[in-house]
Amino acid sequence: MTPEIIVFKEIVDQRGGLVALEEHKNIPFTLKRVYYIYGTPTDCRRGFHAHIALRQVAVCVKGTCTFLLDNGHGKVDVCLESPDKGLLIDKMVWHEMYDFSEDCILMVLASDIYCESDYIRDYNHFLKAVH
Ligand code: T46
Repeated sequence: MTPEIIVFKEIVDQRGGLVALEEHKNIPFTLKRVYYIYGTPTDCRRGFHAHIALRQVAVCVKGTCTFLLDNGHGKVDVCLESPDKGLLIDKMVWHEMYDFSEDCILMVLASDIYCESDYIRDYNHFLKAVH
């Protein structure tokens, strides 16, 4: 599968950088929730699920981490290492996150509020659903 990376406009001057994220502009959905993941041990792997309807954009605002994306037909690994790049995690894409740097802060923008029933946490169930 081909990952969709969104490159955000950086506004940089002598005071540093600034990136603005806006729904239906550089974020391709209505924004309902933002969460962030930090302090993940470097040998830890998270995720292991797909979402039925949720769409998300992940941004490594500090440090680095890697995503495995799997749409049931192909897989790709994407390293996030810059706060001016967002990775689209579309619905029905199995994803895992790994190789977190010690200082990693992974921010995720989501199209809906938290809902456990939107998660598919069983890989075989996911494969059946996409095929
Ligand atoms: C995703 C990847 C990228 C909440 O209560 N509210 C929330 O908004 C979220 C995201 C999580 N939680 C609770 C649910 C669990 O008890 O926080 C706990 C950890 O969540 P989870 O094990 O799902 O974390 P990850 O890192 O495996 O997955 C998270 C998101 O949950 C998920 O939607 O796509 O990051």
